[in-house]
Amino acid sequence: LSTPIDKSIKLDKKIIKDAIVRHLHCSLGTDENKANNHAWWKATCAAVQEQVLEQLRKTQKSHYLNDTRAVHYFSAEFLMGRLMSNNLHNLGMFEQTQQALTELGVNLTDIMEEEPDMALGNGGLGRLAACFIDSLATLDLPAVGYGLHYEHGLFRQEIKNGEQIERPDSWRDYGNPWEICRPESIQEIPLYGYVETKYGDNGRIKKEWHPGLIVKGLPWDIPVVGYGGKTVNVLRLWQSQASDYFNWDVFNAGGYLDAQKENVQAETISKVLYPNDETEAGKELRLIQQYFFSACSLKDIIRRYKRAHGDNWSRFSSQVVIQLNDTHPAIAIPELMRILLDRAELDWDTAWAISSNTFAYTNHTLLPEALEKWPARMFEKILPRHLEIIYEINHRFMLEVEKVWPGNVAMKQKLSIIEEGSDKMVRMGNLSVVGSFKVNGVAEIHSALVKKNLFPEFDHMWPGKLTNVTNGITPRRWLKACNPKLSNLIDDKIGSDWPLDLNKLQELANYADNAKFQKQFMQIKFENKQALAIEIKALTGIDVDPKAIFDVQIKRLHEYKRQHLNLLHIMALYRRLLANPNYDMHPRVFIFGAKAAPGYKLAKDIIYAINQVATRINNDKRVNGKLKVVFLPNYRVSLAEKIIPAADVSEQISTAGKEASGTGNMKLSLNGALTIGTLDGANIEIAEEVGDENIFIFGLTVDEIDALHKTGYNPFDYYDNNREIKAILDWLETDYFTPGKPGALASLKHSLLEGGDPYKVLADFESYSAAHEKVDAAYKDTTRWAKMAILNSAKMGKFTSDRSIKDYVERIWKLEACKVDE
Ligand code: 26R
Repeated sequence: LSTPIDKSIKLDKKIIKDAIVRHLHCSLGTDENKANNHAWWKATCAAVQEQVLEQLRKTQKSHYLNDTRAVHYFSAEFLMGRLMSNNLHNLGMFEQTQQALTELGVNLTDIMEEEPDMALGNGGLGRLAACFIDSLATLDLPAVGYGLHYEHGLFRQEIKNGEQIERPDSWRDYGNPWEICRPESIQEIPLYGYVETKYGDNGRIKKEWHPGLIVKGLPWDIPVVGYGGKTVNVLRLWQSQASDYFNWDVFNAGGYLDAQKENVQAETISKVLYPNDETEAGKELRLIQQYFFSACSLKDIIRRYKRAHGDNWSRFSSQVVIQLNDTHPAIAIPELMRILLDRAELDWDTAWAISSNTFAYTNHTLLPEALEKWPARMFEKILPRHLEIIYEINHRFMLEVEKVWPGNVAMKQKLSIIEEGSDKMVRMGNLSVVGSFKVNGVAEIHSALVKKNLFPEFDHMWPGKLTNVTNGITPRRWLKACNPKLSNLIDDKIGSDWPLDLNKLQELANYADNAKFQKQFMQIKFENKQALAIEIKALTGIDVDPKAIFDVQIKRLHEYKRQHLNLLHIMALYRRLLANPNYDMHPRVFIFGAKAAPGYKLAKDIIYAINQVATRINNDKRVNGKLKVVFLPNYRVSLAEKIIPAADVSEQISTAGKEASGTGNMKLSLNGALTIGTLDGANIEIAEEVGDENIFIFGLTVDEIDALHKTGYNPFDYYDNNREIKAILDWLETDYFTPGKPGALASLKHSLLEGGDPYKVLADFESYSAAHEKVDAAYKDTTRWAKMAILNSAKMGKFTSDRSIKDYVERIWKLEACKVDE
């Protein structure tokens, strides 16, 4: 064991070996001779899970005995990826387990490939939630993650003839060895029906919701192991089930027939994750999903609170803080109000004081199409009582607005939780700001824009409510586990406590000019590239040279992220090479990974275009091996873990002001990739940390984009005046990349010209191209590049999710750590 992180948990390999074999025999009913990799994987999980569950029990006991304040992270998405390697590292038993398996003739790396990703999220927001619960456990903070137990996570992507095909993701088909079913904690969730107004004996009006349908929520617990293996928290995910109980007093309320129909469909609530990233679709089932998991989670929290405090609600908001991961769980606000008003029979002001001191809200996007709005009609049908409560919240809020801006009707319209119009809408962002005690953005610039553009009046009304917590990533998964060679080198140089104290990486800067260290660092990068080259060959059949620059853009496909800017530049390089076979550039492999929302036509067209251009270039002898383009299918957490350690260049090229933070940018830089990026999201803070000389910044700033927009942006100015841009866009309309199918890529050109180029791709093209020339020059100077790469790793300390969580604790949650007793 090279890094004993906790002596009490140091397990010897004999014990591990015995446990694995015992599970092979007793849990799986097989033996060492018959077992395939899948069986070995399951047996190993079971052996690890024994350790996990022991610590889980101790953690829960400690939290209960200490009656700790806890944070409850409500998120519709948790993009956990695989758990085996992470759990082994966090328990400090990776090496022993590896050795135990070796002695059994089994390769740990191979059997880890058996584990399906837990892909219960779309992208950044879901992965952030996963990093955060890792840090919460690592920092011994009492915390529960609450979400949905989707039967199908994000779709699996196949590429057929260059096009994305979506296939269902069936991550649980052969069982999930990490989860524990808790039927003893089932909750019942009402839906539909009507509200009855009653008059209580004291003359007070009482409201009673008669639901048309009751759905059961069955919790599955995933243990979350902190680094060091002491605290093991829980991620609790709710599965929907039809309830045998039927509310028969609903007759002619209009909900009955719906109820019948919906009862059959109770099980569909947690069937599938919505694959839309940043485009709100207003689908009824999605609102039901949101209410379902929020209501289950609240009931769970209240049950636990009551066990300790009975019916006395006065300490609720000092024991419970609920973080809303975007507005997806914002329905929890009126749900808590409903419980406090209708069930606990508290008066409005008392209920509101409790509720509004319990919730805090994180905003993850400024894109208008991602801001959730629900038709009031839909609310009335599904959650009639909640709509009444929202109206009352809004009514009282409007009185506050009147005090600040007397007689200002336009201001009321702007700030109202209810958007008036032919179709009344409930604005979930406004509800979240009004109903929370803190609101945060996810990077400095994003939070500044939340204040300045999204919620300026709220900032005026409640100074200090809007704040920033810059995102982070867990260095356990995103360096220690995914890049073992670099991790070992770092251990040797600066010791092994950097996973808990990432600022320690700063010490690597002392070796940035050291020729021997540079060589070691770059040799590891090279070996990681060799490994990725093998993976690329296996997945796509494409040969790539690990001596080329590996230039990586991995993220959801979206116009604002501008994968098409990258593509236009690739086409420019190709064109330059065709015009001049001696065009001076270091060989480059452009690597993409991206899923498009199934209904996002242009995003799918961009994937198709990347693949068609790739095929043409990769098979063109004239480029002389200087240019390759690879689109890796089915980008997901486990694939990211293979790509990131092998990246030389990190593409972070969103239109300034559009990417709230980005977190892939942090992962890539931590692993020694150099960023080519705009001044957007966390790129700005990364640039501050690494220094301008160690990053390639290009493009218009937020203010310049704003100004350009105001003066009237005309993409034709660039098309008409830049011959390269014109040639490339025209090229897209020919059949050069789609033999026999001229015009198959024309939608791209049209979106950038007649479509108005909403994300200013053409405006940034020249500056992007110039930045790439600098990348090329820097790479040719191997010493300089090595130094820059080392400094990128060295300067990423700020971006550990431990720092993010400490910021949340200080600025928002006011939690105390609770060490787990032995
Ligand atoms: C409304 C619904 C369709 C929906 C909207 C938006 C569903 C999912 C999203 C995902 C958004 C909110 C998201 O993932 N945002 C990303 O959050 C990351 C973590 O904070 C940021 O790093 C990233 O910049 C941002 O795009």
